[in-house]
Amino acid sequence: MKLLGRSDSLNVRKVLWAMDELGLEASREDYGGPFGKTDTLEYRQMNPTGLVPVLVDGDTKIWESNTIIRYLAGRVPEKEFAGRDHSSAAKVSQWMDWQLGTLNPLLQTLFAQTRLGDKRDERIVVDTTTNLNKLFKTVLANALPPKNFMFGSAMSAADVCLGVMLHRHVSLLNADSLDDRVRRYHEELAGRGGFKRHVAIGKP
Ligand SMILES: N[C@@H](CCC(=O)N[C@@H](CS)C(=O)NCC(=O)O)C(=O)O
Repeated sequence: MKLLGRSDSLNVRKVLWAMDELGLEASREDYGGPFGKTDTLEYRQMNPTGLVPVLVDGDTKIWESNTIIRYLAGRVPEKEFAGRDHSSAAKVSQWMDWQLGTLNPLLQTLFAQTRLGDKRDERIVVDTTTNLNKLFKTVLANALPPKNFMFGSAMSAADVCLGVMLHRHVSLLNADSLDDRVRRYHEELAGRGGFKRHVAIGKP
């Protein structure tokens, strides 16, 4: 398998961490950002959005990081990384969708504002931070079990997706605003080898 995407993209880091947890390997090629190569006809045929990452597995080419993770989980069914049956798969998926549809846009906004330095809009920063803190406190903290991961002692794709969001949140702000349960969860995830190798690379 081949993963196309620069290693500092959070969506690429998320897939690399998932592969690490699944014990899968793929070669990675730099695409996107300063490396470009996403505007070519060949790339657009694989991924019409022109974004990274793309997973190439023989004739199968997949884009959207969470879909790539579900696909990879399907290669190692015994790990039940994306759920054991269709009901538990939906439970894992709902957190993955929440990550992509709700948390990610807010953290993307915060990230973009941070990069503006002095030109950042404080009102946007404050509103976004308030929203994020509220979501972590009222949604995630209430759903998390007191120990281990979202669905028990084995990690799932949901944990990887939530983990990269917590990494970005803690890197851009800090862990002080987090509920104890969320802070404990972030620490547990940050202790994983795959997180250290692929996510915590000195970038939010
Ligand atoms: N929803 C997509 C978003 C992909 C995305 O926004 N990728 C960013 C990097 S994190 C990108 O391709 N940016 C342009 C570039 O790197 O050239 C996914 O999860 O895969």
